[in-house]
Amino acid sequence: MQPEVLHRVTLIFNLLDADGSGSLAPDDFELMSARVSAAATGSGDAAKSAAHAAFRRFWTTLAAELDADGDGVVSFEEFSACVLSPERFDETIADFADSLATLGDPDGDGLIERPLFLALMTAIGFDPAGINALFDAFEPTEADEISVASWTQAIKDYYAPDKAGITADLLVTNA
Ligand SMILES: [Ca+2]
Ligand SMILES: [Ca+2]
Repeated sequence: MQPEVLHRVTLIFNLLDADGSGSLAPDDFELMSARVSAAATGSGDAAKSAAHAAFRRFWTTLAAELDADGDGVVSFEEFSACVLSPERFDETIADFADSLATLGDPDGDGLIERPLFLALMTAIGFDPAGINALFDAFEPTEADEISVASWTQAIKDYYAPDKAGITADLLVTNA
C-alpha cells in the first residue's frame, strides 16, 4: 500500500474506532451516533432516528464487506482491505453524509452555521483545529455559514480511502 493511502486508511479507522478499542464493532457506531445526536441542536426525533439508522448501516456494511474472519469485529488489517474496492462503500457513506446534512441544517435553508458544524464534526471525532480550517476553506458567508452541500461532499471524499489532495485533507491535523 502507498504510504499516503495507508495514512488515510489509518485516520479513517481511528475515527471510526470511537471507543478506542483498536477494532471496529457495533458499539463504536452506537457511541458515535449518540454523540452526534446529542450535538444535533435544533433537530427533531425523525432526523435523529434517520441518522442513527445511517450509523448502523455503516457498521453492517463494514461488517458484511470486511469482517474476513467472521469474529464480529473489524480489525485494522481487515479494514485496510477497503482500499481494494472502495466503490462498495460509496452508497453507505453517501447515506451517512446525507443524514448528517439533515442534522446540520434543521431549518432546511441549505446552510450550516459554524457552532453546529463544530459540534457535529467534534461528535464524529474530528479535531477542532481541522474542523475550523475546513469550515474556513468553504468560504463562509458574512453570517459565518457554509453550504451544506459542500460539507456533505467533503464527508464523502474524506471517507473514501482512494481520494487524496482534497479539501477534506484539512482535517488531517490530528494525525
Ligand atoms: Ca472500537
Ligand atoms: Ca474480524
